[in-house]
Amino acid sequence: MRAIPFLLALILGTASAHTAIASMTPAAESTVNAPKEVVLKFSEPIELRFSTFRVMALGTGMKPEDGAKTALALKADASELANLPLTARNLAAQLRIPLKPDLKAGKYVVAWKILSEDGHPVTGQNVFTVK
Ligand SMILES: [Cu+2]
Repeated sequence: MRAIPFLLALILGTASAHTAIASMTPAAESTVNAPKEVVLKFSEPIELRFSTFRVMALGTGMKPEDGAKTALALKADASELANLPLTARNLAAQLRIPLKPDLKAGKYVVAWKILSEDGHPVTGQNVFTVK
């Protein structure tokens, strides 16, 4: 039974090693005028060359999770994307994702697939709305 606290610590320790999005501008779930960029701050510096970021308009009734999957599967320069292709390939704790000009009103998903320090990929998404 003494192994259980140890195992718990191991599991929690592993979970905390995963890189997270510490903040996003525009804020998740916020409604804003068409932004020129999305800024993501990470819980630790990440290798941008091993990470993928996409911003895409969410179709009517489309779940953010499904939109994120679709967006991450698109080519970096796909016309469906709301972001401009990213060229940064360095180690960074923050990333500016430039957006196409004059985004139409509606919901947008920001999707990421980043490589954690422990080697595991972390995927996730946030949504913001353009008024
Ligand atoms: Cu892991």
